[in-house]
Amino acid sequence: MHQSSSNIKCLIIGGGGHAKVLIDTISSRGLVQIIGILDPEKDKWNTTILGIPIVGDDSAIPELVSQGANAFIVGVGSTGNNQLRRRLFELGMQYGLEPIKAIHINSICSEAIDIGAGSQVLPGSIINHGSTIGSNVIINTGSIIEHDCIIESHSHIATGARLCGTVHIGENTHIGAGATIIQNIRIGSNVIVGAGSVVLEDIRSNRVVAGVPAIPIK
Ligand code: JB2
Repeated sequence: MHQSSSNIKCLIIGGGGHAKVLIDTISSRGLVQIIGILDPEKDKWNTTILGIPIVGDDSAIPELVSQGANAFIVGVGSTGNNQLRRRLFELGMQYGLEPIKAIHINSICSEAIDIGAGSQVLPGSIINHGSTIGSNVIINTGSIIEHDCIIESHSHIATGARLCGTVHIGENTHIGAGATIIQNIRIGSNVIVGAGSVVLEDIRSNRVVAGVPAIPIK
């Protein structure tokens, strides 16, 4: 792990598998000091992830703020449940913490993109020219966001998924691992696209779809 003397003193909210990748991602740039991880599972307290202590549950935030914490990022990947990720993002904001962006040094990001507060671009992922990423979005390991895509806040593009260009994804939507969304598709908010699906048509909000080609299953 890269240690940092940065003035950005960051809390990670959630201490499971996703947090490990996130810590690697933040550490790859060495610009942020991670001072603690929060998790409700008591048996994790006083253990560490890559040397960073799990210091308690979310009720510890005010005390940590008084000790100098000034930033946060949501460490929960929470596959398919973006409501939890959204709630934790709003919690950090309520305490006046700054949401940091985590962009792995081994991701490939065009200079002509926008990435919102608290969003995460994990190793091996690609975001091409003209794409816009909202707040608290996960662009997970090895996923591809082609040119001119829009991904609204709190959505999660899971490991190895592909958006083939000019794709629009609404809020709180989960694109499952390895799914492919062809060009010019619009997917609404609160949608789940199953892992490995191939989406050939627009999908309205509040749907669960899966398959090749993807069809509604709920
Ligand atoms: O309200 C909460 C809360 N609820 C659950 N506050 C905080 N601070 N933490 C919370 N958690 C914690 O998130 C759980 O106690 C648990 O330790 C952690 C979730 O860990 P888990 O390893 O189960 O999942 P994950 O969300 O880190 O990773 C999932 O999503 C990733 C994208 C897994 O499916 C991974 O395999 C996947 N790559």
